Amino acid sequence: SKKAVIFDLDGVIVSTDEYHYRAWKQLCEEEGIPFSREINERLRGVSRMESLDLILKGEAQVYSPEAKEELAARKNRYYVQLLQLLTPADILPGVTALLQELKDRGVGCAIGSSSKNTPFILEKIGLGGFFDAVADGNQIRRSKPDPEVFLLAAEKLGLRAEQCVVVEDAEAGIEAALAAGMKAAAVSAAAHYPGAHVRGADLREIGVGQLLQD
Ligand code: B16
Ligand code: MG
Repeated sequence: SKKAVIFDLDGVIVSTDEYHYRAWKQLCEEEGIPFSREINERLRGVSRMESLDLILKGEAQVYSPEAKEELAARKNRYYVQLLQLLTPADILPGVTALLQELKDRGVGCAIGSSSKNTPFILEKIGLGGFFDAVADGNQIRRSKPDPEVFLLAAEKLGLRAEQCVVVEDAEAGIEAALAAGMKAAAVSAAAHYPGAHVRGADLREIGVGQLLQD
């Protein structure tokens, strides 16, 4: 059976998607750029700069690299302001019970997130102690669907890819897990993605046995 579970952060451990939405929305309103919940859905698991590129796609105006840096930095300021409101109450259903069970069984746990705000988010929700390794957006070059972040998490755990299972809420994340050669469990927005090995609306619906089975 699998030796470790690698968890995506935003959308799997904690529900920060609404804060990403509000921060992008504010930026886009200031800039007169169209933005919607539908566009926001496409940003799951995608890095900050690639998210901005997706938002600007279809805009007639061409933005210089410097202008794009400024837009991304502004969005992040709004987002970090909203993250101040995060508390352990924002931990998603089933997460804490699953982490406790994995710890009791001696199964390794890691984070594999595209977010550069990962350390701050873990501090705010107080779950840092459950994770043996953290791989995040500060440590990688290529974001999901590239497998880099999950391969880094496995390396930090001292395990091979096939010994790990990934839990994801984004299609890009499921693709990244499969590209890494890992088992993939899909929750939330990714729950209907056909490529995943295990599926559930949230972590309450995914049993440990099912998750760890080879
Ligand atoms: P930041 P995950 C991802 O986190 C989010 O799903 C995605 O919406 C966001 O753009 C990305 O992190 C980058 O976040 O701006 O904080 O660096 O789902 O991979 O944990
Ligand atoms: Mg996610």
